[in-house]
Parts: sequence; structure tokens; C-alpha cells
Amino acid sequence: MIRDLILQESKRQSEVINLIASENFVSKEVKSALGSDLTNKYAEGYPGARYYGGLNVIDALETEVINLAEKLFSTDYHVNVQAYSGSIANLAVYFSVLKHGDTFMGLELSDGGHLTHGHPVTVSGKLFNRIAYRVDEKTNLLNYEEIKRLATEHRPKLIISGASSYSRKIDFEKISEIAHEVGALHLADISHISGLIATGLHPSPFGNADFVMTTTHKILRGPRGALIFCKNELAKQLDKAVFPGLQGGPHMNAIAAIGVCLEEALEPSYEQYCRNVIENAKLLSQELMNLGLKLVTDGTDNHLFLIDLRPLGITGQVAQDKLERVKIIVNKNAIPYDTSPPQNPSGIRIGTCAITTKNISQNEIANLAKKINDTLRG
Ligand code: DSN
Repeated sequence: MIRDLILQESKRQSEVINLIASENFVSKEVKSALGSDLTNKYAEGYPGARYYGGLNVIDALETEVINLAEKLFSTDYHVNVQAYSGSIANLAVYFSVLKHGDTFMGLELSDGGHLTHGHPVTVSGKLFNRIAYRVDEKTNLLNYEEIKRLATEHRPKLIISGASSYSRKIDFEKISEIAHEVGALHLADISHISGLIATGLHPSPFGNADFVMTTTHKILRGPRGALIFCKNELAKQLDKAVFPGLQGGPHMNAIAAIGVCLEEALEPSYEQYCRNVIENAKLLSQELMNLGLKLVTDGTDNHLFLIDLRPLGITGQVAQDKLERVKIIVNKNAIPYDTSPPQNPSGIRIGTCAITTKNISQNEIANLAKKINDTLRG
């Protein structure tokens, strides 16, 4: 029964056009590592300091994955490769430097931030005092002056940059500067754009930010998991926050699969893939605007953009359902200063990581834009 359902899902994935900005398709090699014998092994602890026997190979493997992560991002930061997911990785950073009730800053969810950046429904919002910063109401761009004003007023211990639905470049250096001026640390959550950073297509937070976190299953085309980087003086407390603070045994099969995706991302073809992701997002967004659709910030610098559905008089849920009926998969998404509820917001988010992996052509993108436009208006 489960086998049938897995096959059904594979079939579904092969029959639709996937425009979900955070999804992708992994290689056979990544899948093979995920399904390998490494899933049988417990490995609590870190290389050279474990609590079980039989770990010689596992130690070599985890050390190699760490080396690959440092190489891909050209950094000498400490790396932890064990976090089960981005949510846990962010939480580990918080627990490594914040105490219950401490203040930190993160981008408002409806403006492109992530739930784990302190939204009140999450543990990050319940345990800590999150001050949300917003994008500018007119331009919908990050307002660094306002971030600085809030940081000066609230004196947070940590400022988080990074987003799940922000289509423009982020000035990580500026945010590090603001954080350090008020005595805060800076966590750059680069989950959505890590590939662009690794290939030099987006300015890097490394060298300035104190922590850098990325999930591995989006543009990096790896398994579900995360990498946490930090300046070396923060390494001990970060590792302790991951294990034993939040997690038990690491999922060594997932860590091996992360290693495979990092090896793939170190190949020259990965840079071309990332260039194509951006080019396809720019082309698709331009075609949609030519057809009269309204986009938040009128375009994109990266792999994603948001369509503001208000001029069409439909909601995000309606748009998502209409598109799914013609086999185009998107997610409903809040737009900045959205007055509609999150369950039925005023926008949809579109990303090009998955269709670029499937080698979509420019002609197909023009046809796709027409189909999206016709469907939304139909
Ligand atoms: N849920 C992911 C996204 O879609 O952006 C972020 O974790």
C-alpha cells in the first residue's frame, strides 16, 4: 500500500510543472545515499567523540561532508551538518546564544520572513521576545535604516536576516554592521539562496555574519536537512545546542546525501544551473508582467517572485487551486502588508529551481506564462 502511494507520488511529480520556490528534484545518487545502509547506524556525538562503537567510517564520512561544505562556500567557518531540518537548525542557533525571554529581531512572516524567525505561533516566538522588522510599505524592499532604528531601540542579542519570499538582493554586510553596532550577533538564514551565494551570484554573508544557516533541499538539490556555519569562537556552544541540546543520533544517511549534493554543487555545471535559475525567473516574471499581472517589487533578482492577486479579485487559495487543475503547482503566499488571513492570502509564490533542473526552455517559459495568465483570469 505504501509502495503504491510512493509510486503515485512519483507519477504526480512527473506530470506537473513544479513552481514551488523551495522544492527541487534530487539526483539518483542523492536518493541512493538516502536509501543506503547508513540509515542503520547510530552515531550520537561528533567525529572523534561519539557514544557508540563501529563508527570509523561514519567519522570519516561526517568529516568529509564538513570539508565539502567549507569548500562550496569558500569559508573557514565551523560547520555543523547534523541538524535534521532548517527549523531545528535555527532553534539550535537561538539556544546557543539566547536565554529564555531574550530579544531578537527577524523579518515579519507576511513580508517574506520565515515562521522560525520568531513568529508567535512557533517556539521561537514563545520562548523569546521577537521584534519584527518590515519591508518598506511602498517599495516592499528591506529598509535598512528602519532595521537600524529598531535595533538601536530594542538592543536585540541576535538579528536574523534571510527570507522565504523576498525576491531582491539582501545586503548581509549591512545587517552584520547594524547587529555589531548594537552588540548583537547576526544569523543569516540563506536557505533559499544558498546556491546563488555559493556560486557568487548573490553577495555572501560569510566573513561578516556570526552564523549562517541553510537547508539542503532547496536550490542545493540535496536531502531534507541543514548546514549551520558559525565563527569558530561560537562552535562549541552551537554543537552542544544541536547535540545533546535538541537532537539525538544524527541521520547519517541524510548527512551522506548532503555530501553527495555538495559534491554535485562543486561541479562547474552547478554554477550554470544557478545562472539559469535566475535567468528563468527573470524571464517568467517579465512575461507575466507583460501580460498585465502585478508582481511584488515588479520583478526579481533571484529564483522567486510573488504575484499580487488583488487586481484580479481572486485569493491565493483560489489561484493555487485553479493552477493545480491545469497541473501547475504553486503555493499561496502572503504579500507584504497583506490584510487577508494566512490561510487565504492575497498572493502566490513562484520559483524556478525545479523547472530549471528539468531544463525548461525559453519558449516553454513564454508558453507557461501565458497559461498561468489565462488560468488566473479564466
Ligand atoms: N517552507 C519553506 C518554503 O517554502 O520556503 C521554508 O522552510
